Amino acid sequence: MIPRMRLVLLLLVSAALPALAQVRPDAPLPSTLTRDLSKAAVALPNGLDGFPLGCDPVVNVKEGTLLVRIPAGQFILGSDRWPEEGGEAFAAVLDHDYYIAAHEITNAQYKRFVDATGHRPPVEHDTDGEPEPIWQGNSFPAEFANHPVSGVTWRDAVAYCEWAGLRLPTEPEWESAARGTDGRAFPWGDEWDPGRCRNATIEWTGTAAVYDFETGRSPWGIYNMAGNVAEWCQDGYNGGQDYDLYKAGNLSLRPPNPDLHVTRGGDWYTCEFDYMLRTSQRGCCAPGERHCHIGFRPAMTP
Ligand SMILES: [Ca+2]
Repeated sequence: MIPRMRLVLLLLVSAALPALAQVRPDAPLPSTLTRDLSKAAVALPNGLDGFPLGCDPVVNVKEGTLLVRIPAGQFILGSDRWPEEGGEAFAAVLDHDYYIAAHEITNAQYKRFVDATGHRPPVEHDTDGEPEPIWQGNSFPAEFANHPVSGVTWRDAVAYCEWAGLRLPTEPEWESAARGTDGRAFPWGDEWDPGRCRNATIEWTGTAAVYDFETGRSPWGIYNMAGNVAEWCQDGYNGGQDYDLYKAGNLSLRPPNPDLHVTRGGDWYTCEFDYMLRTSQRGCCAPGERHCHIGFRPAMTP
């Protein structure tokens, strides 16, 4: 079967699936979560507009991250349109619900972590020529409070998540959250639109606030899964071996790799072409590296 026909069939199957598990709004929550959205670290610009019914928005009490619930089920991994890395599109099934942050972790959130734990602030970048970090000492200019933190290593991101009682998403969880069930090429649909995310296809403009780009949200209502900062995933990166396992139905966490960990989503600084911002794009970086274009968003298992 030619790739395009196969993808059409996958999309038809996906379209027939329920869009969301129905989560009762009064279902019990662990004490670490609340449905009181006034506790969110970053106020939602438009309330719950754009979040699908049943996604059960909750706030992580410890540090205010807004999380939405993604249901177990089938989605599409990979791409026929840009087959490098992930290879051709295929249907995969996640066997568990999970929560994932609606936004990237902000500088203000990260400062509370630094202040509470004494963890190293993100004051250095590891590549010559990158812009100077906006952090100086333990702080940053106030106008960047709701921009994503960057200059954090994979280990920094893991430390934040452990402090917060959360974890980094796995790579399949990230891709499912970015593209919903219909296998779309970008979080908003199949057509590239440079105005729907912060990217470098036009010019370098630095990071944007984590709730900017309302029209670039994923089907689950999640912000900036394309662009702004690329995001660390929990998994080690092992090239095509990872996708071979995913294709075989094994979506479990890939083991740590001392040399490379997965990053996803593309960013404001390095992504000069549309294919670098697609939902199936795979990036990777050494777990100890710090860059101006890599941050993270947490997840958790209910
Ligand atoms: Ca991002």
